[in-house]
Amino acid sequence: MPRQVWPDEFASLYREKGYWQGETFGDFLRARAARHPDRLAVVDAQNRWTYAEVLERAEAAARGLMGLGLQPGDRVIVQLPNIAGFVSAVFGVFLAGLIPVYALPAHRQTELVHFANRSGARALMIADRHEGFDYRPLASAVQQEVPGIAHVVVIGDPGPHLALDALPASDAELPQVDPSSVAFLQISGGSTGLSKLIPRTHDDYIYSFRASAEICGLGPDSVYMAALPVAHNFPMSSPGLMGALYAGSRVVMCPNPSAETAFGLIAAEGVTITGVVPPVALLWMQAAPRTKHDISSLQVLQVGGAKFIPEAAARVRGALGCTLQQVFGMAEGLVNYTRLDDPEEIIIGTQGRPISPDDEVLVLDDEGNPVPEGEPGHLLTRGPYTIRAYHNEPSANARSFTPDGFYRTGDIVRRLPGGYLVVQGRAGDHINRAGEKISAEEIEDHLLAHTGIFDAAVVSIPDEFLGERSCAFVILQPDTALRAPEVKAFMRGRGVADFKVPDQVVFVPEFETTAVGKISRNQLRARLRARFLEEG
Ligand code: J2J
Repeated sequence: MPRQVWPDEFASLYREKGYWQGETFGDFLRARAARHPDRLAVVDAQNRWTYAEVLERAEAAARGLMGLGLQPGDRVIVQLPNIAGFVSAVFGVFLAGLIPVYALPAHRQTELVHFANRSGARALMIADRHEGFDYRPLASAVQQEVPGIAHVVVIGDPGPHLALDALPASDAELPQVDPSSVAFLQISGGSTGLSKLIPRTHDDYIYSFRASAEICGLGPDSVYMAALPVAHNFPMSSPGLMGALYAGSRVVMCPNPSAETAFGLIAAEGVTITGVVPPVALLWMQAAPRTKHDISSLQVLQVGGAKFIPEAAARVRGALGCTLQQVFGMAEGLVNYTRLDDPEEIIIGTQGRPISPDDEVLVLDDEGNPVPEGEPGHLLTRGPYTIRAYHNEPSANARSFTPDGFYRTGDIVRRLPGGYLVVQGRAGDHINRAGEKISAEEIEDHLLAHTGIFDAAVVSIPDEFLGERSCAFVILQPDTALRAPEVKAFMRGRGVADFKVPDQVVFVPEFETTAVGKISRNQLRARLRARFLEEG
């Protein structure tokens, strides 16, 4: 596993300024468990664990994983839902010096196999079932396709696999872990092709959530609810469950973000802060006037992952009785927050400003020249918690990073006085469907695997509820009869996350591109989108 390397002068600067403190995930959990062992750390429907219990369970998990013969630096795909066991299992992985690769519960065989191949993972960790889905047969299928996955470890009933809490423990010492080494691999939203893997170090990631916890005012009395799938960077680290544990707060695991489930937990646990994507915020605002639950403990609702329109943002306080915090972040690094005491117009009208004084932000025109303040342009960034490269992706790295190490985010933003950013749109071609990023190219490649499909172009269409929905324009082969439900069923059969199945399929005889000569795939998608919107 290569180390994530910032050039020396940057690494020294980030250490000098105290951003990187030479602490690992294992170090901070041990420190919290020593300082306040009996304080509640994580709660779900079945479990209420103190900091001491989480550490004890994590150490047991680490010994079990080492007992399987896994070696420091080995990768472990972690596909777990929002359960307390996520925390103890992942810290177990860290304590054993192993590297989690975070997959979403929605991911299926195609995605898991890709993560396994890209990361060279040696194990897969799952829950037995969640929300009606059995993960064990899926894991078997992945293991069959990728023999390098030597072990499937299950939280709950293991079926044909191994139970995490029954692994024979190694009696070896837990390894020393280097804080500047890669701690885990996060999944990128990915604008082109398949998801890339994002290497984050202990030093850089701990800085991002330590500083986030401070910005969000977390302390021992705070109760953070993880409402989005915790494998996402937002509920993981902005400030997320990691920031909450760092600050000694309590983490409540919410199994799904429906208003009924979430409001019930807010009332029962006295939740003070949580984070959601815009469609969930809309649902909650709609449900709040009729709920039987007392949600008055909620002080801060964070909204991010996709653009929250000002009209909706302006309604949050009235509907939910709490402060809105807009969060504009990315798993590659840079995270922006509106501050809790910002004036109302900033909170409603912007997506916040960066965490760090040393987050460098450029807003450039198409030629790479800075645009005047307030004008839209491409957002590029580098800083103490933004990666300099994806894992094993030489050609994507050449496109996504400038030679001097800036990450091209693909977002079009305006920068206002004070460094506040307003997200205007996006240069790349992914679909931001309720915060889930879908690569048009990836879906097109799946559709082209159908023998009846001659060509396909997938575009985002504005959607009142989802923000954007996906629409596949399909040209059939001659003499082929296919209907939309069949195309969708075909996509489901490809073993991909359900959110990637096109919301809409439109059959067209041709793309009408001959009249304008050869155009790029991006231009084609733009034309199809424009024509669709014109024709209503
Ligand atoms: C508009 N677009 C946004 C926002 C993200 C915190 C919060 C979110 C993410 C996340 C994250 C947006 N308004 N408020 O990692 O730590 C779009 C942008 C961005 C992309 C990144 C975090 N917040 N976006 O969403 O890696 O296009 O991270 O580049 O999933 O989401 O997606 P992702």
